[in-house]
Amino acid sequence: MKDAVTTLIRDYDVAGRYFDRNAIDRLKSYFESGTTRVTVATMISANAASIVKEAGKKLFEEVPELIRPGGNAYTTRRYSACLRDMDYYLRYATYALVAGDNDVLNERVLQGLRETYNSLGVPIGPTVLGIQMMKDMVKDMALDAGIEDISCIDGPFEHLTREFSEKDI
Ligand SMILES: CCC1=C(C)/C(=C/C2=NC(=C\c3[nH]c(/C=C4\NC(=O)[C@H](C)[C@H]4CC)c(C)c3CCC(=O)O)/C(CCC(=O)O)=C2C)NC1=O
Repeated sequence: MKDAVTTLIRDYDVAGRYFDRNAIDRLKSYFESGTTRVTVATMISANAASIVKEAGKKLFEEVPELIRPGGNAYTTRRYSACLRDMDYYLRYATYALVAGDNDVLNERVLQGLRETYNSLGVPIGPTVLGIQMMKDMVKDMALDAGIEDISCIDGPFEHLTREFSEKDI
């Protein structure tokens, strides 16, 4: 598992080079956004249960067939599994946010997920929608909390949705 700094060191070590202008800019941006990323992570952690619950509610309002007979989130067991998955995405997005690197998502979340979702018939479109809803809620929450530059929030969530969409899981 890597973070922004270890990724950078690995890249430069492989090339046997000292940090150049580009590396310094990346390091600066990582450290300058550090306080914001930690503040957002703290905010998510304190509100995770309600974010997942709200986003789930919204998702099932928007795609009600998921929880109707024949839907993948129909029955209490599958409904809970769906919300649990949403909670995984939120928690790991928080880790990636703090790390400033999406490697943790690749390693711990996305690996093998395609096969699992395929074999269980879990639909990708609504999963992506659920992740986007959580992203929007986190961004609104951060703005309400007076955080000015919320640009760091998109990255981890969009990495998840991009990987989901592109890889045709
Ligand atoms: C931390 C990394 C990690 C992830 C990501 C993960 C996902 C994951 N989701 C699963 C199931 C599931 N995932 C869903 C999710 C949904 N169904 C829908 O209709 C919605 C679109 C969506 C919620 C947004 C459902 C309903 C199941 C149960 C499917 C079944 O057993 O039939 C399963 C199969 C095993 C199980 O039920 O626990 C895994 C492994 N597990 C992990 O350890």
